[in-house]
Order: sequence, then structure tokens, then C-alpha cells
Amino acid sequence: MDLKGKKIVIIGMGKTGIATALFLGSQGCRVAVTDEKQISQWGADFGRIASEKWLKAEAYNPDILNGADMVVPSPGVPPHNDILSAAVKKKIPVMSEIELAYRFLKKPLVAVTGTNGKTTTTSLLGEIFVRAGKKVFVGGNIGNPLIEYAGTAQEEDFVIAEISSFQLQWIEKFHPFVAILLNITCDHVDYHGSFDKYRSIKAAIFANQVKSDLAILNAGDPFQEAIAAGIRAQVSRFSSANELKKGIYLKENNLVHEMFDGTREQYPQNMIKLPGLHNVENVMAAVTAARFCGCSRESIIAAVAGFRGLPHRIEYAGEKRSVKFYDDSKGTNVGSVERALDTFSEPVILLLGGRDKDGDFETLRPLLSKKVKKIILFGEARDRIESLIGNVVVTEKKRTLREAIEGAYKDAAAGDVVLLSPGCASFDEFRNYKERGNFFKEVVRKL
Ligand code: UMA
Repeated sequence: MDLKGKKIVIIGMGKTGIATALFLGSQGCRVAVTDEKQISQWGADFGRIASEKWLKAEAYNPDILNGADMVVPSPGVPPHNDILSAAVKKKIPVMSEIELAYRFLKKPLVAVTGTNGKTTTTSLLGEIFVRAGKKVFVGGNIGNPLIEYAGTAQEEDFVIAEISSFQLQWIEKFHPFVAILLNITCDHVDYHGSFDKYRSIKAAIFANQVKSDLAILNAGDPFQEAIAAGIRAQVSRFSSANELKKGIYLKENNLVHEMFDGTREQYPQNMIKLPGLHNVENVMAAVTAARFCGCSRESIIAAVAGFRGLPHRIEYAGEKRSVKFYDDSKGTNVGSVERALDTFSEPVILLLGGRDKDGDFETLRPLLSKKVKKIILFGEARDRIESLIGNVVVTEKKRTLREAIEGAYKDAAAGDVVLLSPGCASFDEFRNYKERGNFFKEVVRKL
């Protein structure tokens, strides 16, 4: 793809926008950048490129499109954004950063998407591949944009990338060698407009695959079963509930892998140190991908056994007066709250709230009656969530997360679990879910 001399517009100057600008600058493009925020609040690295001759910062309006050959929106810029809509109307090509990166990628790509478990599965795959003696770049939505890698010498054997629905929004040829769709539950409706749209965009991860590629599907998801027939790649499924003829499933404390060549291999379930059945599914998806890419069974077992999970994902945050605290701040949608609740057999005091993403909280009702002793709602979303599920179990409202934690501790009895699994974004009180999770741990420590 020859971009020399072209005018490319980048919307959003966060991590993705800055990395994309740097890459395009190195390709000889004229790069016009803009952001809804004041220039002083652009990403920390903007200073590195601010004085480059090929870069021009422009006002945040559709005039930036004059003479543009292409637009690259940052993932957080929704499709209904004014500048993006104007670009589509003017028929200026719009390409996401992962599509642009893909055009310059020389190494096979293992891509992981799904509503929940992406980061865990992507990180675990990285550990497995390294254990198997392969050189990898691990990136994408996990924190380091793929485009950063596209500009390097690309000496690795594989690229392993976490891919979000935001990034899949503007793809055309993006084509993973192995694509994993872990699960789909309702999320990001405020961004995509509807659950159906969100689902169909997730499914686009398989759109350009060919017969020699691998698509890994969750056998427990009716939507994935419905799209399976349209997938050109070989399909392998995983299931934590049922035996499969081909694929990987859980049976009598073993992960049984029925491979394409007719051989069967087993992995002990107790190699998995992460809590919950959802993590067994994440591991099953990772095993399938790793075996397809030539990692040995032994290296997989060793890497899985050594993998202790990631911060803010049902992370043990300490114990006070025999009350255990867990930080699941990454649980920003209803599906992840479900998964977190499934993990516990103890009575749970659930802290739910933050900035609403139009989550379908009513689907939690059966699980709440079964597992939750009390709900404490906090933040901007507290009134809406109360109107949806306020009558299931004892429910109380607090203004801030701090008040919610302190209230939970006051009410908790020995043996209870206090779980922060907010089901909402953090931006009403915090910069991101990490800041919220760290705040939770800090408050718990000082209780
Ligand atoms: N902006 C605009 N107009 C808009 C929206 C945003 O100008 O309409 C500007 C903001 O003012 C800001 C910049 O765009 O300056 C931020 O861009 P961004 O939100 O796309 O954030 P990046 O820093 O580029 O980070 C993105 C991902 N963020 C989102 O998808 C929201 C990061 O995922 C990812 O790690 C990073 O690229 C590298 O690939 C974060 C995330 O929350 C962790 N992802 C969502 C999730 O996992 O649920 C999808």
C-alpha cells in the first residue's frame, strides 16, 4: 500500500492516534490530526511529534476533510461522530488503525475478540507461545496499538492481538490466521447503536479468512452457531458444557481436545489457576489456537499452570474481619458481572455502578437472587440500575465508590465476599477501570 504524499486525517490523539501519526509520517504522508479535547490534553506522547513537518493539528470539524485521501478514526470515536459521518458522505475511505496495520503486517496474526476474557486470553497466548520457543508481539486493544508493530523490522514468528469491536468497525481486508470469538453478551450499545450491530461487527473478525485459517467459536453461543455456516476457515469449537466431536471440551476434570487429524489429547483442569468456568473457556480457546500454531502440549501445560491472571479481573484484594474483597473493575458490562458472580459460592455484596453503557441489567435477576445478599449501587448509573433491578434483593444507593465500599464493609458478615464488578464504565469518577480498581484496593487496604 503506497501512501506517499497522501493527506490522511486522524481523529483522536490518544495512544492509537499518536502511533498512527508516527507510522504515517514514516510513510511520507501529510498527516492532519484533530481531537475534541484541547491540544494541551492530547496523549502524553504528542510532544514527540508536535513539531514534525509532515504533521498539522487542525480544528475539530469536518473542514479537516478538505483534500483528504483517507481517514483513520481512533477506536473510541463512534461511527455517528460528525467528522466521520461527513467523511462517509463525501466517500472518503475510512480505515481503522488495525486495518492499516494489517496492510503492512508480514507475520501471521492470531486475533482474539469477544465481550469478556479478551485480555486474559491474549496474555495467556503470549505466555504459551514464548514457553513454546516462539517469538511474539502481543498487542492491540490490550494497550499497545498494532500499528506500532507494523513500523518495526517484524522479526517475530507471530503477532497476537486483542481486538475490540471498535477496532473492527472500519476493516476491509483485515485477515487473521487464527481468529477467536470468545463470547458475545450485550455491551457498547451506546457506541454501536444496537446489540445486533455490535454482534455483527464482532463476527467481522472471520470475514476475510480463507480455508487454511482457523476460526475458534464458543459452542455454547447460539449467535456463533448461526454464523458458523458462513465462515470459510476451518472451524474448531470449545465447550465447557457439552462433549464435541471436533474441538475442545470439559469432561471429568480434563480438557479433552479432539484435533483435526483425529487424535485426542487431554489437559488436566487443575493446571488452570484462574477462578471460574469462564476462565476454563478462555484456556480452551487458547489451547486450540496454540496447538494450531505448533506449540507443544507440554509448553501449553507449563504456561497455563504458571499463569495467575491479570489485575482488576476478579482479583483478590484482601481480607478484613473474615470478609474477602475482590476487584473486578474490568467488569464494565453485564456479561462480565454474570461471570464474576458465577465464580463465588459465598454470599456476595455486589458493588454495581459508574457510567452507564445502556447495559441490560435485568438479565442479572436470576443470578442476583441466587448469589447476592445485597447490592450497593453507586455513581451516575445508580438510579437507572435501581429502576431495573432495585427490587430483587436488598439494594442501597451511594453517591461514590468510596461510600459504596465503606457501606459494604459495615454491612458485611464474616464469610461474605465484597465484589466490585460494576457493569459500567468508570469515567464518571475515574480516568479508566485501572484507576478505579486501584482506588478500590487502596480503600480496602485502609478499612
Ligand atoms: N476522541 C475524539 N472524539 C471522539 C472520541 C474520542 O476526539 O468522538 C479523542 C479523545 O478526546 C482522546 C482520544 O480520542 O484524546 C482517545 O482515543 P481512544 O478513545 O480511541 O483511545 P486510545 O488512547 O487510542 O486507546 C485505544 C483503546 N481505547 C478505546 O477503545 C476506547 C484502548 O482500549 C486500546 O488499549 C488502545 O487504543 C490501543 O489499541 C481501551 C478500551 O477501553 C483499554 N477498549 C474498549 C474495551 O476494551 O472495552 C474497547
